[in-house]
Amino acid sequence: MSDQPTKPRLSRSEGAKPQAGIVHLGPGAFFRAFNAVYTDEAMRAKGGDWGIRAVSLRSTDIRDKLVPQGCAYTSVALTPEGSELKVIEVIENVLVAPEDPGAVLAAMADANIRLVSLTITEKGYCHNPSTGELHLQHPDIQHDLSHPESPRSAIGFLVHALALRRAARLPPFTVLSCDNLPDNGALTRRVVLGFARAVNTDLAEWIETGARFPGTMVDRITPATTDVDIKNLADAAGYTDFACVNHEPFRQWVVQNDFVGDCRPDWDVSGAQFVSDVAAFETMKLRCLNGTHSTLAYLGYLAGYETIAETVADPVFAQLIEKLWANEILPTVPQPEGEDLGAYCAALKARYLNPLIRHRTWQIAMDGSQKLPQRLLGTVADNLAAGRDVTLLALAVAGWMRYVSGVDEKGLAIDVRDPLAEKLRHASDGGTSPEQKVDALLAMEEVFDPELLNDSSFRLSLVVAYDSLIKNGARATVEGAV
Ligand code: CS2
Repeated sequence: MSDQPTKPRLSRSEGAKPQAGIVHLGPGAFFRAFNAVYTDEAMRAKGGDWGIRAVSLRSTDIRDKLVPQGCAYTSVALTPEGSELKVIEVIENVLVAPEDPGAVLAAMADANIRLVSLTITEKGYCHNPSTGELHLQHPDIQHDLSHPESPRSAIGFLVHALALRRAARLPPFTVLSCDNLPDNGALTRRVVLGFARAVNTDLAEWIETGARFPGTMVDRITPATTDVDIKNLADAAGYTDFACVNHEPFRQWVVQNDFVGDCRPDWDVSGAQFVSDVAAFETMKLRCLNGTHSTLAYLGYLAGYETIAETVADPVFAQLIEKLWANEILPTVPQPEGEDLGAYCAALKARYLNPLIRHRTWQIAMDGSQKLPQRLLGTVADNLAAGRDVTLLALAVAGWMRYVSGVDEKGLAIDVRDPLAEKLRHASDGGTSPEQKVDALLAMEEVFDPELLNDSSFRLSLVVAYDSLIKNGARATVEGAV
């Protein structure tokens, strides 16, 4: 960083740090804009020992930014009318798992920890995206089964820490998934139990009986922090904060009220909704928001747009998402209690248009193989089953297929980040015609349910869209489609 801000570094205010009641795996930007903010507000309003010990499963980056600031950082809500800054002090410490996995297990097995929350992204669950089952042959899972004292995956840490708690006669903790996966609580439970059964069936039964895995719907648009964000904050606030996070003002958290011993922070003081079933909220959010986000990410990137706001400012892309919602997404979404689905989508469009949120199409395009099933393919399957049209959804999926070829419309390389990137590229390169490319990608069982693979009308829509993306480019194809 050549242009480092010269203002003094942010430091923690005087007073004791909160005692940790939560271990959080995955302290990325979303966690800092969301979980930590809700928890900070709940503790300021109601007290309690819900400080957060954050654990980075891979890099030292966030620890190196947060710890020298006493784990304080700024959450910045951006609106065209001005920004709102809040210093968050709920993080007690940050551990880096590969440096000392034993310390992470010990933290999770501590009697005062009652909750382990997760923002580890879709691929962190080591599951098969098209089926939602644990991928037992995943290299990290194989490693963690044979190295209980030094896991690598979140799933390995959860199960081995639960085993330590069982041995110490402590109750299990609640595991709170905050990732954008369908039925994220049940999915987490399934992969944890799948791993536990491979370790010891008694342990698996103990977890099944005593642990809780509430489902959640989480929502706040939060781009990765950039050097420009750090500099802007330094100019506005007079201090340097390397761990700051920019996000939209909107937030929504719907949580299934099912915690071990009914023990949880008072997140409702900052607006979290506790409900008995989150499924309808989750489907609404994954299909309406994340489905169109991914659509805009692939097609917008191919059309040369850097951010979501720039993409939606182009009227043909705005029309694309409006038509998608009206004709192909909303007919598949159940009615969540208290939501007006039409107003929800109108508000989404306004959120996307916020020009201060520089959410890169490239960032959202990451890990498509893990995102497509819950964002777009379930919607496709429901429409096909009901005999409805899927033309625009097929265009979105074809956009992904075109993107993972790794070459853009100007012939330049695309930096495709995906755990299956090589396999995707190989499949794409194996064919020459749009038909062959579509067929090779459709045959990837990790992504596509075999029923979709065998649906001839979906396949045809994909081929037509892919062909047009090659011949006419993304923007003209979207224009033609709307
Ligand atoms: C985005 C999400 O990066 C992505 O894939 O679609 O992170 C999105 O911004 C959040 O789910 C919004 O709540």
